[in-house]
This record gives sequence, structure tokens and C-alpha cells, in this order.
Amino acid sequence: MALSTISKGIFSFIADLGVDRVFLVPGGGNMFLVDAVGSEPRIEYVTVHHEQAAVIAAEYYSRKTGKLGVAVVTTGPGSSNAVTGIAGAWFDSVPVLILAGQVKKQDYNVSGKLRQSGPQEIDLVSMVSKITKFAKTCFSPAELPMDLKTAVDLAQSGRPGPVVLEVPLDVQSAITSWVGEPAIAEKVTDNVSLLDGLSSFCEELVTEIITAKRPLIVVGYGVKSSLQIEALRELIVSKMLPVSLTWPTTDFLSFDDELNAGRFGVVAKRHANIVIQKSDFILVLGSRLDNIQTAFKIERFGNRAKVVVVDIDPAELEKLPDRFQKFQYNLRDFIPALAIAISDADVPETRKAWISEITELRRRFEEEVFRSEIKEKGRISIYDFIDKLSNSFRGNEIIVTGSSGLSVEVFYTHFRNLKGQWIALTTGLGAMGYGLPAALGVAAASKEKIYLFESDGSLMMNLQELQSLKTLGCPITIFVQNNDGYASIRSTQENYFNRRYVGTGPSSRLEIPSIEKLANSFGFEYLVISSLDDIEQKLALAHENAGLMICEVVLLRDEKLMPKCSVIRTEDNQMISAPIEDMSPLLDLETFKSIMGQNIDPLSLRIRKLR
Ligand SMILES: Cc1ncc(C[n+]2csc(CCOP(=O)(O)OP(=O)(O)O)c2C)c(N)n1
Ligand SMILES: [Mg+2]
Repeated sequence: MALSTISKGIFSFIADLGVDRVFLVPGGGNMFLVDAVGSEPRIEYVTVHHEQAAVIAAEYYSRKTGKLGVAVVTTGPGSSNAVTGIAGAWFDSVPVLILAGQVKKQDYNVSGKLRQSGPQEIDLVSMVSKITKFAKTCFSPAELPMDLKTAVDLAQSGRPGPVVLEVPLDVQSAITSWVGEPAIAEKVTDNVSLLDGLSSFCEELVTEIITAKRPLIVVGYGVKSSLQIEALRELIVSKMLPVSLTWPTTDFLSFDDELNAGRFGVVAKRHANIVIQKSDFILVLGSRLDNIQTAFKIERFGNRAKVVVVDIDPAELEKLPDRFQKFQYNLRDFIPALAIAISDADVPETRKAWISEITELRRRFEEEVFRSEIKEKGRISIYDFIDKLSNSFRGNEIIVTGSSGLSVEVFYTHFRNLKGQWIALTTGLGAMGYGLPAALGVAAASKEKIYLFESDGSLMMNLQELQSLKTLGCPITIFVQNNDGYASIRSTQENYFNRRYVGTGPSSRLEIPSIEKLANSFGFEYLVISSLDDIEQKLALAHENAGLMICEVVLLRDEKLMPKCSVIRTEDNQMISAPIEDMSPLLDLETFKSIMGQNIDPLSLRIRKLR
């Protein structure tokens, strides 16, 4: 019987899962794990320059491939650096395994009374207990195969999410005959079968969908993470069902598809929110309907509709108002079952009128753009850039964006996505610094050229990963939005603090270095867009480039994000959120009533008086 280290067994097991890329930062505390990744012929490791980036890259590898993402970090600072990435994968339900080094058992702070016992020891397991599905320090080589299998099963089953396995040095190096073949896992509690009543529920649902005059399907990220995008798309196209999308499902249908009712929320195109409030039957699939999506008033969401929600997570269902009908199913089971139940149903005549109404609303508000009145020489409006960028694509591109800031918000409001594009961001955490490592994870998973849309402040937060992209060498064009720092926070400081700027731009001690010099030092080709005159040619050059390119886009510094659902101050200094369908700049009352009917929310009258 051949003997090897436990670490080699771990990566043999991971390679058996089909995982072919692992992201890592080496250290003393994970040295056997690192050596084992390097020796596993089926895995190509990707070295990054910060553990936060390793976890983010693993998250995006998973998003792109549908497989488990894997990151290897060392103990102490390697582990604490990983925490932000773990939080991001937790909120967005992405299966990532973090293998962390740990001091050997005899050095470990067993009582927990000391701050530290072993060299660089830190208790990652306790730190991430609330943001992981499973986190364990595995002290026993004999138990490790089972712990690993349990961790991997949990990460990928039920509502997916990150898992952490800390492996002490003496366990990493333990000699074993285990070569990574599947271990028997403990019963994975998350794998409960949720099929009770599924087919009769689907049949009833079909009747409601067919009899509704204005049905709408809300497509949440759960549809993507349960790998049901194709199946749902086929269903909605064949049954002509309009969909409302969230930012992470932007790429579900092209922007101009007649069934695409838009991306709704606090920051959205006006028609997208109006359609939600005009629908009479909404089926919400795998979307947690958070405050940013419902404009802080879940009770009013779909207020003229019967709302049915299907989600895997009972806690997400429980938080919803009693007015909603809630069903706990895994979309992997539910969507195929619905497809069968609806297959023979005819599309009712009324559907055409509803689709035309949506198309009409979209045409009316699609072009609604609020450029800054101010002109600055050598700077362009982000609205113009997004417009030209949308036009410059042909379809089928891979596009990754940053996760925070005004530029990203404008992107998800105004970008016109085309057929076949794959678009991704991490939403829940909303952290700066995601763009570069996210692009790295996707680049490692894909052979094709990728595009990254990122803003200058966020770029700075994981700048070192430009080098990881260079080392990986996959073709990429990075559009860096230069608006002199933190435009979104400057806007807050303008509105709430009478323009007392603190740490948000060059005048308040926040500077961004020359993007051109950065491109040069990291070995990227450089291009700058600062005028509309030659923007098409420049974009064409960016598309033609088959290497590594940074394209700096010099933007007006302080454009406003519009339209949006405003927060309005009342006479007695209370803050109230405007109704989701009534975005600012507010339409005049008669126009608004002509769209929504006479029966509008009284709040719409009140906010017009307060203005
Ligand atoms: C890690 C992290 N720290 C702080 C914040 C708070 N924050 C939100 S947006 C923002 C500024 C973003 O600037 P930039 O990336 O340049 O985008 P812009 O708003 O300028 O388009 C900050 C500091 C955050 N989201 N994430
Ligand atoms: Mg900026």
C-alpha cells in the first residue's frame, strides 16, 4: 500500500471533484498543503499577492465554472486576511473551500485562555463561525477525510456557501494510505430532500401563471447558483413570461428582449420598478429581496400582485410579509418540475398586451439619462461611456465588474447587455477591491478574453493583483473609471455634510496614482479615453487587444446617480423612502397617474409636497 501525506490526499480528492485551479499564498503554517498542490498534476495553482484575493478569485472561479472554488492560506495573518473574501462568498451563497494552515497540535492554544500559543497562531474557525456553513480545526489525521467530505458537501448543497478547514501542520504532514478517494461523510443536514408536494404545487402554480393577466418572474441569483439558468430561460421563452432581474442575473436575457422587464431596485431604470408594481402575479425565484431591491419597503413590493416566493432558505422566507406565499424548495428540483407542469399549457391571449405594455414602458424610460450639466475639458460623462461601451460589444463577452461605488451602480443601471454575455459581481458585501481578484478567478477558469469594469478607488484596494493577472497571462482589458477617488462618498459628504470632504479625493488627502504609470510598471498596455470624439476608435482598439490592457476612462468627477428611489426628509426631520415605483427625479403627478392609474400611494402625494 503506497503511503503519502494527508495533504496529497486532500488535493487528490479536490482534483477528483474536477477542480483544476487552486488559489494560494504560501507560508510556514501551510507548507505541506502548498507542496501538495504543487505536486498534484491535475491542478494548476494560481499564486496571488494577498489572501483576500485568493478567496475572491476562488469565489469567481466557482461562479464561472459552477464547481467548488478552493483557496489555500497560511495561519495567522494569512487566515485573517481571508476573512473579507469569506464574508463575500457567504452573503452571495458561493461554494468556496478555504484550507487554512494551523500550528501543530502541541503548540495550539487549547484552553483558549491565552491570546496566542503557537507561532502566528490565530483562531480562524471562531472568527468565521457566523459566515461559514462549516468551520473546523481538524486535529485528527484519521478524521480528516470525513471532515473534508462534509465540508465540501455542505459548501455545495442546500444554499451554497463558504466552508473552512484548518489543518494543523502535524496533520498536514501525517503519513496515510488515504489517496483522496471519497470518504463517508457525516449525514449532511443540508441535503434534506424537499420534494414533498412539489408536483401538485407546480400544477396549482401553472394555473395561477396562466390565469394572471400580468405575470412576472423575478430571477434571483439562486437560479444561477442552482445551475438552472438554461432550464428557466427555455421555460420563460416558450411560455412568453416576462422576467424582472437582479444585478447578479443581469445576463439572464439581453436588455432588448421583449420579455426583459429590467433590473429593479433603489437604483434602477424607472420602467423596471413600475412593472413590478403593475404586475398581478409575481413568482420570485431564489432572490432574497433585500432592502436595496425593494426600496426598504418589502410590504409594498408587488402591491397589486399575488406574490409567491420559492427559496431554499427558510430564514429568508420567514422574514417576508404574511401577504406573500412562501415555499421552501431547491430550485434544482423546482424549476424542472415547473417546466414539466407548464409544458402543455397554452399562452393566453392577454399575454401579448402585457408584453406590449412592458415594451412601451421600456422604450419610454430606457433612454432616460441624467448627465451632469457641468462640462469639464478632458473628462466625459459616465453615462456616455456606458452607452458607448454597451454599443461596442458584439455579444458573448465575459464581463466582470467591481462591487462598490458610483461607477458600478451606474453600470448596472444603464449597461445594455447583449445575448450570450456572462456578467458577474459580488453584491451582498459591497466591498471595494473585488474587481482585480474577481477577474483573476474568472480568467483562471476561462480560456477567452475577459473584460473588467472597475473604479479607481476600488482598484487601489487590491492593486497588487494586477501582477497576478500579468503572471497568469490571460487576455484582459480593464476599464478603470477615473473620477478622482471616491465619487460616491463625496456625494454623501455633499448632501449630508455641506461639502465638508474627508478622505474622498485629492483635496481631502485621498490620491490615486497615475494609472498610466501603474500600467507600465505592471506590464499592461495602456489606453486613455477622455473625449467623445475618438471614443469609438479607442474602444475598438481595446476590443482588438489580445493581451493585457488597462484602458483609463477619465470621467466627470461628481456626476449624480439617477434615477433612484429617494430618501426624503419630512417636516419633523424623519427620513422616509419614496415608493419603489416613484423614482426621482419625480415625474409630474399627472404623468405618474397616467402610468400607475388614479389609485396611487398617498406617499407619492406627500413627497411631492415636501420637495
Ligand atoms: C472595503 C470597503 N471599504 C469602504 C467602503 C465604503 N465605500 C463605498 S463606495 C466607496 C468609494 C468607492 O470609490 P470608487 O471605487 O472609486 O468608486 P466611485 O464611487 O468613485 O465610482 C467607499 C469608500 C466599501 N464599500 N468597501
Ligand atoms: Mg472613483
